[in-house]
Amino acid sequence: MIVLTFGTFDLFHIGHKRILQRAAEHGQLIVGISSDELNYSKKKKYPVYSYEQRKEIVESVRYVSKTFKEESLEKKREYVLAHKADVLVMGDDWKGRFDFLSDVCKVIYLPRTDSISTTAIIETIKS
Ligand code: C2G
Repeated sequence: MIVLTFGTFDLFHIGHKRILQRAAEHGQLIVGISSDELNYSKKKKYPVYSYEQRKEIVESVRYVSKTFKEESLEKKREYVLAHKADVLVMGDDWKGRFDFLSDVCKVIYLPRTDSISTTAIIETIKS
């Protein structure tokens, strides 16, 4: 089974590790990593780590077989078809948002890890 998931994975943390680990339990894991520009359009700020650094980190995780650049949130269907994905895994902060892809793959939402996020890490370091 080919499994696709997406994310920015900035300041890689335990929540990122766990979702990749659980996604990989469903098959061979391919990760779409948000480009710096996509992240800016989503969050109105650039990631702390550049795309190239985030890619290198995610590719070093043993659950990940390969990565590609996610250029647009609207291209999910195109990416699912291009990678022949059987399963799309998303964190449950996106629950319901990708159900429209159920005609081309199974869509699974996994619970997020509590009490950690890139934003919280940045706030902790600042204070
Ligand atoms: N995550 C998690 N637990 C956390 C934080 C993040 O399980 N405490 C998961 C998210 O649900 C997501 C993945 O880790 O599945 C990557 O998180 P982000 O980098 O925050 O991803 P995001 O910016 O939401 O990008 O096309 C969708 C987007 O690209 C997702």
